[in-house]
Amino acid sequence: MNPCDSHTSCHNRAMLQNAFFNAIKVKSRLFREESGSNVIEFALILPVLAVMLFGVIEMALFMFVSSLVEGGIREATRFGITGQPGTAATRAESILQVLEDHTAGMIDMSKASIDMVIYPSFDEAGQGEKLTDETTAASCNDTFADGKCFVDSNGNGVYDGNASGVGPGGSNEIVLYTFEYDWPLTMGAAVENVLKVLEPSSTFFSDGTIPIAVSVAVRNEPF
Ligand SMILES: [Ca+2]
Repeated sequence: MNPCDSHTSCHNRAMLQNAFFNAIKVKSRLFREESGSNVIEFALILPVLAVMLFGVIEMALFMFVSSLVEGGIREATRFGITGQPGTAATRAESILQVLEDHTAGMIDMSKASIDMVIYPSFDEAGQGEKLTDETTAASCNDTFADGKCFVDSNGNGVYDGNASGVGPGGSNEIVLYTFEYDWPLTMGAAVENVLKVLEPSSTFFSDGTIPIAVSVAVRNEPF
């Protein structure tokens, strides 16, 4: 039997169909408009999210490198106190080699600074004016007096402090190792600016780098 035999039932069915298709049209239009505004909102927030995400990755990387450096310095000084010559030309170079081997290539050693300064006691380690690596008057770029090349902070022309020399030290001597490196931010300026917004007064970040500084004082073994 044809369902449209009765005029009324066919009319009702047509109305229902129209209402159904209209509802779908309205719904799809609404959906399109909603998804359009979602896209705009996402586009607006994406740069912020991206910088935050990279900031988190950057800080994680920095912490990873910091812990590598701390571990590397520990291994290097452990090697240093034994007095072993190592495979490099000098003991100091062998100690640096140990540090480089333990930092997984994350540190550009040519830009890192590592000082080894010999002191008579742990109390005096790190006290006084900064001794530099040069050992002769001719090679000294700072002030040279009493057989030492140093940074004359108070400008009196003499060395103030008790450091007895530079280098990995001899038997039983106390050596202060100071490592400094400016870790370059991968995202550079963008991350730096975001971090500065979070901590405006901080001088922690400068020129797209974060400083890593580690100091360790050890007493050499009787070798
Ligand atoms: Ca001085």
